[in-house]
Amino acid sequence: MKKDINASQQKVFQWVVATALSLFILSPLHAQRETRTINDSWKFLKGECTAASDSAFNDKEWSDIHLPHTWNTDSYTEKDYYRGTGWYRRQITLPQNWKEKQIFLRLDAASKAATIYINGKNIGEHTGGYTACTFNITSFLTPNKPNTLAIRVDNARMDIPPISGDFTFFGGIYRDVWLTAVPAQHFNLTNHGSDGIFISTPQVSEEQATISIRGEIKNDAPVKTALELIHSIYKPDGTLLQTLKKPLQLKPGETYAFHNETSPILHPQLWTPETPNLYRVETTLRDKKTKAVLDQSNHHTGFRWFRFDGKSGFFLNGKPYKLHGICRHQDQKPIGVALTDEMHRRDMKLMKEMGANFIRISHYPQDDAILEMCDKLGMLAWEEIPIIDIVPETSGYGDNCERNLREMIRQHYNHPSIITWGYMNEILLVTQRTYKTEAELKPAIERTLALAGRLEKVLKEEDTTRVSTMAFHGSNSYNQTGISKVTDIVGWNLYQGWYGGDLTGFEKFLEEQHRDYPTHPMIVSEYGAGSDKRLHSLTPRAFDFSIEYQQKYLEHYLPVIEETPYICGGTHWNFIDFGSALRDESMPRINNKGLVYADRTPKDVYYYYQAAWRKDIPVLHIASRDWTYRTGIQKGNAPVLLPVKIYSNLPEVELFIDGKSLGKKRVENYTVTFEVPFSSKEPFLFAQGDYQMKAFCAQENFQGTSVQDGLGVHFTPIPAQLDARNLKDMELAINVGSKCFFTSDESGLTWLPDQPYTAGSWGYIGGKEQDTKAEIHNTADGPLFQTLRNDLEGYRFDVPKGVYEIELLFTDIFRQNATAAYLLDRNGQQENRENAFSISINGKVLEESISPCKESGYFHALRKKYYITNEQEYIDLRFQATSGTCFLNGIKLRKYTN
Ligand code: GCB
Ligand code: CA
Repeated sequence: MKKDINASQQKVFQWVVATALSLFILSPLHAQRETRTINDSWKFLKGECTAASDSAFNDKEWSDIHLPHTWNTDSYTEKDYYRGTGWYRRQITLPQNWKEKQIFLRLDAASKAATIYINGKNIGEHTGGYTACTFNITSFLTPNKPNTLAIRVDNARMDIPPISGDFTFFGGIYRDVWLTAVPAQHFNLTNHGSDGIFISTPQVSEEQATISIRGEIKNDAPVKTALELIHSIYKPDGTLLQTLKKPLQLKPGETYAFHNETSPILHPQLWTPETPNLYRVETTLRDKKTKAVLDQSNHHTGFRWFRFDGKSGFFLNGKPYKLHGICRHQDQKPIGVALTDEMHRRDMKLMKEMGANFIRISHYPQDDAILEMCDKLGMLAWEEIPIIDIVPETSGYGDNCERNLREMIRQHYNHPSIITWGYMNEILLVTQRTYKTEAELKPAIERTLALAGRLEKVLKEEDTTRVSTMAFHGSNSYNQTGISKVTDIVGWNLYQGWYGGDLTGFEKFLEEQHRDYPTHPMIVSEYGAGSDKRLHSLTPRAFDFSIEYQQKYLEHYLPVIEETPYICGGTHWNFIDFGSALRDESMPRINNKGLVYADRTPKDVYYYYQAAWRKDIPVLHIASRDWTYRTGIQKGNAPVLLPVKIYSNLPEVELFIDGKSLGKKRVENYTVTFEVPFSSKEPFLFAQGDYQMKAFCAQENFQGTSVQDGLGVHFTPIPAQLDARNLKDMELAINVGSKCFFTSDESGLTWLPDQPYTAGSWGYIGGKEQDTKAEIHNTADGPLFQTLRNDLEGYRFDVPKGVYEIELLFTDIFRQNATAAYLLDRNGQQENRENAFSISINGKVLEESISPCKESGYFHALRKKYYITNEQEYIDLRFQATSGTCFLNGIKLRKYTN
């Protein structure tokens, strides 16, 4: 309904609008803080170029880039990725209204060290690739003309952590760069890269809470000024709750420290991962007379308290609370670490949707976008600095560690999500490998203890509201050396059933630790197994990189963590498949222990966690999206039975194939597996489960009573008995020496697991399985060549007469290669020898003496095709060593003529 406005009403209305407008226009917007990114229009040169600091330098030939940027996308292809210097240049022209302002330059991250020049003058250096730095650049700038900003970045420095570790040390300015302008009176913006305001909750309970706000105000003007400092606290719904006002007098050049506390806030809305209630703290600096706003900062805070207990685990707001965590690295193949904020936020949403309530921000401080999302989505956090594997003697290293620790704490202090700070990861791992004798080891341990002690002191100086932590590898040496006594809580990175031992070694280790150190609060700070979508197994085993072993491993670990009361929680290693240039394995340059692939597509195992952790929605996922190209050996016309797994949090699930029900089965450990008869070429799987609404009451709008999932699969049967009819159009490809199916993502062909020869069928004769984790060159199908059958006598196919194409795959893996540092407890089984062998086929010589390492080199793929006319009812290959051993890595048979 529209009413006419009478004249007087109209007048009032006009006045209100005019006043509002004039307030908007006249309010001295430019008097406040202005902040903007300068990510565009940069010039970049990979390499050293000291002349580039000069403003007259001509950078025309350099590349045009924008930030975020890294020069290390090479690390996804080269082990020896570029470690050195890179230069960035850009012009800055200041807006007119910045003339009287104090101007600050902030680099959110430049790895590892940055030296900054303005108009040819060195304005300072920052050491540390994962924390921000801020400089007051006012006195270096000239108004009304372009100023030259040149930044030299270096990712080769060995006096800055990390110096060792299983991840790529990407170089570049890979986060935002900001310019900020403030009036002469402002908060201290050069406090270790923080914005100079520190908020905590000194008192907090269900009944009442208070907020403390600390900070510094600077008067950069040559005159004294009268100011007002105002803190306004807003409730999560945005309503104003409290205002504190303080008049101040600042002398010219004075820095004034304040520390204020609110009056009690009654019945605060607590912050938890399930209810991430955030209160807003707005801190304003005003001119006392004109009331003009000079500077303002906005932060969120949350009311929560917590406790880690050696006997009964973690407590949030007084209640037992299991930490359902993951660790997160920050890169994304192929773009490296130059991620946009929305990419970081996407990761946080994916983790939250999975049901996680805790993140170990590993192994270094990450983008502010991550911390913001921890607060807003509700995710408790552990953040750490990257001191990994060993403490070097390098001078300056300890100082850089200390500085990075202070920076991390000050920059992220205000985030209520953070509960613990960490500063060392597996610090004795490489230490013990490097220093073999007692005499060498002793000073290294002393150095490590001294640095730990120093950092612990700094941590407590900086923050008394959180606890300190470290992550250890599964060795008692941390207890024996006293390192485990330094921090408040301890994290164990445990890989029993992966790098060595068996799965049950995991719970045994935890039990022993708890028995010997019952007061140590413990987190399982890492556990994980690698997986490669191309590899699948019906008999998964450690280090085969099959999707199925990763599932098996996690299905063992998670219930132990969940059901052991003294374990505070776990942080799965790692959320993503991340870049680690030194790594070989099935996907060189990638550590593939992720729950999501590098492009963030969830692996099936993501849904195992979701089923276990989400209580508010029904979860039902056919865990075969990673395995939709299925093959199996078919006897006659009988359907082939293949397992199909489902992850669900429902009590029971029914599965259908092509509309036929296979019945209902009970779900245990969020898992149920059906033996499914496959016969059609493109079967459709359909799963369904019933649930009761009240079980998922948190999701009010969830109306259904049953939930479904469907999946189309491709199925190629492989006849057990080969005859002329079924051999037509078939490529019989076998992954010799392996129990895994391997599907090449280049050709789409699936190579079958190997089998011993039986009459009427096909398979190997004699020999034993052997494998390597080393990279295989010359191929994208590495895993196929990493497994072989050694000392093999023969390979036989019972097939009819005709012309065949036969292809043999070889890679000589019998050369000692260095064992990478991350291979805990694993010794290379290789030895040096020259291998050559003869091959005959149906009694005729095929190769007199073939030496794969001579033909293509050790660890290089060699493929050889032959056409043969088979006059028998079989093809029988025989191998005979002429030197060393004989082996075969793969074999493929194709009938050429009808
Ligand atoms: C660890 C390290 C981590 C590695 C991980 C692995 O214990 O802390 O940096 O990436 O193991 O995958 O081996
Ligand atoms: Ca093989």
